Amino acid sequence: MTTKIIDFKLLGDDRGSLIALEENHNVPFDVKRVYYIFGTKEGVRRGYHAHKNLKQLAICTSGSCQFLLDDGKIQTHVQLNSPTQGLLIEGLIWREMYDFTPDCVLMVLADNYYNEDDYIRDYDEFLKTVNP
Ligand code: T46
Repeated sequence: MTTKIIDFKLLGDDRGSLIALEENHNVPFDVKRVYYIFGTKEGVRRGYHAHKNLKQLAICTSGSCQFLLDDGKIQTHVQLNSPTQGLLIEGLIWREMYDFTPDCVLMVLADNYYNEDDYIRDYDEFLKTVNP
């Protein structure tokens, strides 16, 4: 499965904490887009898609949420609950996000611009694509 947790170096002092994200250093791709999801209502589940060709790094800068990651054979659940960790998702991975805390801010860095044609939003089509 092409997913991985990346630990960021915490640059803190007695004033508080700071994390720097740098493309092609601790972010392992060229960054073309950043978006963030916040104010997610209780019980909401998002995602329900895979990308044909997109690298993304997801970071909970505040609060927490869960990811279901599915490569068509194995499903794993990952909790993001620290701004010091990023979840790298590359390739054909079905993802769903759930259990958002009210204070959750999920920031995502992506290696390409938004393109609806890159989404597979039908699970059966996803399974046929990964297991031809
Ligand atoms: C992903 C997970 C983690 C845009 O216009 N531009 C954008 O860059 C994005 C990400 C979305 N949109 C539009 C498309 C929809 O009309 O915003 C609306 C909500 O997007 P969506 O329903 O795809 O959101 P999620 O939370 O289901 O999925 C998002 C990303 O789309 C997706 O790439 O991997 O977060």
